[in-house]
Amino acid sequence: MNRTRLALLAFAPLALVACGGDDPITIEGQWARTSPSMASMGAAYMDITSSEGDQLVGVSVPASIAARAEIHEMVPADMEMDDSMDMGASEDGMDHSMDESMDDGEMAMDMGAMVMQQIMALDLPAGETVNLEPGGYHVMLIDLAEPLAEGDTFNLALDFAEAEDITIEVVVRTEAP
Ligand SMILES: [Cu+2]
Repeated sequence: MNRTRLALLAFAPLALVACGGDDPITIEGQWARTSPSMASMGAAYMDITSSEGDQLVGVSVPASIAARAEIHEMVPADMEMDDSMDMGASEDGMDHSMDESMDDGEMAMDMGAMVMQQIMALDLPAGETVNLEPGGYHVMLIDLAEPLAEGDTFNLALDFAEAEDITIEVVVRTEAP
C-alpha cells in the first residue's frame, strides 16, 4: 500500500508535464511525412486526448513549411458530395482530395474508394483518444515550401474550441513510429 502511494506521488509531476500544466489536452506520438507521390503535400498525425471534451477547430504551420494546413478526414468516395461534406470545404480542397487519392497508389490500395475532405471541427469526446493516422483523420499540409525530409522538425499549432491553443513539435518520418 505504501508502495502504491509512493508510486502515485512520483507519477503526478510527470502527468502534469505531459498535459502542459492546466491544459486538458494531451498530444502524443506526433509525426509527419511528405505524401509519397505528391511532393507538394504533406500530412501530420498524432493522438489527441481531451480530458474534458473539446473540438480541434484549426491547425497551422509556419509559412516556411507550407502555405496552409487543414484538418482532413477520409470518407467513402460515393459520400464525397453528400451532406457530410462540410460547408467550409473549398473547391480547391476537393480538387486536391481527388488528386491525392489518384496519385497515391499505396493509399488507394489500402483504402479502396476513399477520398479525403476537409472538416472544420474534429470532435474530441471527453477522455477518449482520437487517432490521427494514415487512412483516417490527419492534418493536411498544402503547398509545402519544400518536401519534408526525414528527421526534420516543425511547429504545428492546434486551435481548440475550449482549451488553450497548443503548439507541438512534429518530427518527419518515413513511416509511423
Ligand atoms: Cu488530406
